[in-house]
Amino acid sequence: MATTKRSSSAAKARDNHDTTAGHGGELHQAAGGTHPGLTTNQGLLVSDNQNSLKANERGPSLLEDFILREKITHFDHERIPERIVHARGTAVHGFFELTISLAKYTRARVLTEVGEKTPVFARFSTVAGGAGSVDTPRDVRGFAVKLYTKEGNWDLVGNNIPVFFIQDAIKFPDLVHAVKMEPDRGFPQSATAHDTFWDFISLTPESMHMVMWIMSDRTIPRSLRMIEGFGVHSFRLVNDAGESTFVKFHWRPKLGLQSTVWDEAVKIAGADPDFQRRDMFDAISSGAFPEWELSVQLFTQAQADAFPFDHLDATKLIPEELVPLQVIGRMVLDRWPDNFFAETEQVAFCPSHVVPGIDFSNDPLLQGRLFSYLDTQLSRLGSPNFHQLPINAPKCPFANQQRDGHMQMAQPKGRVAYEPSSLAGDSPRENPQLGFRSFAAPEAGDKGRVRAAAFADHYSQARQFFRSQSAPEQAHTASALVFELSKVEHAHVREAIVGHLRHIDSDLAQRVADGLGMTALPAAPPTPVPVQDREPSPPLALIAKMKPTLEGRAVGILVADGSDGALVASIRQAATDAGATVKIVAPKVGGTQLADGSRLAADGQLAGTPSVMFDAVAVLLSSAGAQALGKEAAAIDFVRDAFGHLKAIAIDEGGQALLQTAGVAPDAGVVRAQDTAAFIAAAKTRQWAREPGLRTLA
Ligand code: HDE
Repeated sequence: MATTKRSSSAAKARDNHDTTAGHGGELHQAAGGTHPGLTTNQGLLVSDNQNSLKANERGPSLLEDFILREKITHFDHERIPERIVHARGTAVHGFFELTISLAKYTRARVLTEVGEKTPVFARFSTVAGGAGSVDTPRDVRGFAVKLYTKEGNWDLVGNNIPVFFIQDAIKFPDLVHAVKMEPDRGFPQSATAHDTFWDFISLTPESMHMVMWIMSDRTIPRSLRMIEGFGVHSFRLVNDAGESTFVKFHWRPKLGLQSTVWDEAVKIAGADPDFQRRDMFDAISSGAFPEWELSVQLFTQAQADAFPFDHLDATKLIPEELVPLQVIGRMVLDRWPDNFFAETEQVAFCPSHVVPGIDFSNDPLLQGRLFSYLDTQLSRLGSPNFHQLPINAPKCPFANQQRDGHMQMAQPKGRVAYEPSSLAGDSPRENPQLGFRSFAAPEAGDKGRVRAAAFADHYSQARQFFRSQSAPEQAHTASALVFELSKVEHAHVREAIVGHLRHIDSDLAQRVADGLGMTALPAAPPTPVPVQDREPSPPLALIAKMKPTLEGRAVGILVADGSDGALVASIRQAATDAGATVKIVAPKVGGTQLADGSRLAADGQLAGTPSVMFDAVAVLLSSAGAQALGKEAAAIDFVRDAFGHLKAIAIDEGGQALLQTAGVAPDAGVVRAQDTAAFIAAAKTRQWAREPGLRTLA
């Protein structure tokens, strides 16, 4: 396991006593034992890695120092352009295992060979922020999976939301320019809460369905292990007979969906900007491998023709009531990459990477993506040979007559670099039986810069989504809209958005208008087609779908000198048995002295380990401990935030005293620590009933 490996190499490093002090007191570590000699990139052994070559002891450095120049030059070029979108990401290796064959629909072996474990590399990302931005902004999460199949790489490059902002690829640069930092001021980083984003959205009615999703709790996930993934577009499956069936891909997390509350997401960003990356790293290191089910929605052209929307429009989803999900396999992520740059940064996903038996639909957003990703990899990775990087190379044989180019790493042999040829008996040739064939889709009609009339309904699914949410989620969505639009300086933009909301749900529009302090409802824009009422679709909700569980979650126990060790042990045991990770938080990282005189090691120091790091907390204090912590802002914040973020809190008498000092009036989610069963039951969910008493929701 990664932790063991890491700590044993750390132990080896500590055992190394081959160090000497140099003339100026600097430390030199010499090669020997398990430590190989340090060399330049040409293999030259380096004698001194602490001092550059100087004209004399206190003199100028010499240009001749090729070792210094090689090292610094390489360093100067260490960065490559970050992704223009989805720059901040976290990726993990694992496998996909097929459990149900789709042989009737496709010839793709990855979808027909039951039991086959296909290696995968999955990268999760935020969209708007730069590579160094925080993990918990309100943002869509990218969900990109590279499957190294026996027939070539298949990249399923999706998001955690099943629809998108726009219908046509030609609008993507505008969307991204609107959401990114405003170009004159260079802020805000990683946020939609600003004028240019909402200005663009207010003039792009097709984005209204996506707006409902991004203002819901889906965009503030608790963990990357607790998000769904969607291929978004319709793809085609094509079988041996050349018949096509449309397909949508869905990943569903075994741990269930879970989100944070907004105030919590904001505070996590300060407490631990790497919260979600660390969460994934810790899970993989401890052997708690996250798992997702892969499901498909399969439908024919005839079914598609009967849908009350156009499935080629990426702002629409196919409700599960219309086409149910079929589970066909599972993905398990079980190996952290060895090197972040080589793998997570250099991995190059392209929706155009498909295998025989999988093909594209005419979705105009997908069609644009088929061009964009290859193009972006050329600029980001700087070479048409990016496919030769180990993380990008197929794990099946590959061969063709493409040659040379920047950073060519292969050394092809022989005279023949063309085809057809008769001079080499082993040159690669086309394979009409097994090779990729596009589905022979019949196309007819007039060429033009046009949009299908079937794309014109921008509000019906937005309404259906909003009305499918539980009351707390609706309140969160309305409040998120109020929060975001309150950051918008231009009143006409705020008004235009509320105008759109009127088409989605009049109550929502009124709540947002009230939250913004509008005295009258702004006019609604004209709609090209009437808005339809559709039955609510329960799978579109999040809170309603949350599993009551502590599996994969974290419990924090706040202790101080004099805490009751037996109580700490019983809470720790019960939470661990329920599948949670437990951490002890104490005023000092060195630990604390328990009531019986024994010492308890701490996992985190109070000021650096606020309660936002946990899903539920226990506050177990002696009366002296409670008195001491009552004077600590960090301890007061710990309990206030746990309460404010709707978490279960277990308390003993000392804990109760601290709650009192913090002005927290216990409710049903605050339970006696002695009643571990009650605490575990409460800790498996958030205390939604508490929220209306705590903050004004729109
Ligand atoms: Fe992307 N997108 N995108 N996108 N996208 C990129 O490719 C683009 C879209 C998605 O972890 C870029 O390598 C266009 C939808 C993910 O490396 C770029 C359009 C969906 C990732 C690009 C879209 C996505 C990207 C930037 C509209 C969900 C991160 C760097 C036509 C189905 C992959 C890169 C990773 C990345 C273009 C719309 C998902 C510029 C032109 C819809 C998960 O090529």
